[in-house]
Amino acid sequence: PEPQVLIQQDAAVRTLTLNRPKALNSFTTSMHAELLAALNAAADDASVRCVVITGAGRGFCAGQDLSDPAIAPKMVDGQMLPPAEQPDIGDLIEACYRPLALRVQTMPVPVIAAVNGVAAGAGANFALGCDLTVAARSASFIQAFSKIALVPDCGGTWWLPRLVGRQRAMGLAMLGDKLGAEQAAAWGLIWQCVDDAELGATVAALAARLAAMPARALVETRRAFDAAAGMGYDEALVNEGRLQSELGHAGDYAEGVTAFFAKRVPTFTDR
Ligand code: T3D
Repeated sequence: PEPQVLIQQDAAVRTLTLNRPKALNSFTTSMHAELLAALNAAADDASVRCVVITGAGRGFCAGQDLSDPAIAPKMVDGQMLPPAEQPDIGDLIEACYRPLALRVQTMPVPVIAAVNGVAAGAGANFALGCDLTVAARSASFIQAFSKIALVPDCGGTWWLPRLVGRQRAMGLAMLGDKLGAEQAAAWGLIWQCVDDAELGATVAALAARLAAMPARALVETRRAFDAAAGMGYDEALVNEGRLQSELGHAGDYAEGVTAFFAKRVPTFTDR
């Protein structure tokens, strides 16, 4: 069968393309498995210094594949079976979405979402959990969960209020309306909105730039931001000192300072 995640590498940039275009790249358990394996492989490969995630066809990802029998409400003769006999969607979250969201968050290199089209439900929140999200102008973000009587998942409850504030998070999640890429950028939900024809070149240039940067410092920045969300001010200051102490002993710091005084471009290698 056709792979559900396409893997391509250009210099130090690995691109993973969700590949179920007929169903707008919605998540099946097999796509989850392929994506997690592809992320693990990228994490373990020292030649990879940036990961890009995008979608094949006109969509980025429409969230959970709602036709999956594992989560479909169980009916007999048009009647819903009692709650105790319904599938436990929590099992799917625990088995698939939590490992995926955590894997992105612990990647040893920066991760860019190149949102080429609609990103709905878990597909939207998966994109928002990447380090930088760049979207084509025709793309959109939909917190589709309320329409099927669920709550935002794949990290949505964590990301949305942090990215856009509580009121906008509530509006997006309660109403489930489509938010265009331009508005998403204006609200700070994503890093950048670009013309459709520019998405590939913009993301390639951004990824190449990040790939040439000190991966370990970028990843520690991600971790420090997220850790600071649960800290008091002084605790965050102490954490910054701890990280500078660690990074100050690493080769990339020496290379960065040496290159600065030698007025040359640094070559960073730490990961
Ligand atoms: O149990 C659980 O759900 C737990 C997990 C939760 C995590 C979640 O992600 S919940 C949210 C799930 N996602 C959605 O509710 C979004 C459903 N999709 C849509 O609302 C619309 O498709 C879009 C707004 C994303 C795009 O609309 P449009 O008009 O551009 O496209 P379309 O015609 O609706 O979709 C194109 C095809 O993709 C269509 O198939 P067809 O008719 O051509 O054979 C459609 O059924 C299919 N498709 C789109 N989204 C899904 C899907 N098939 C399965 N699952 C989907 N999520």
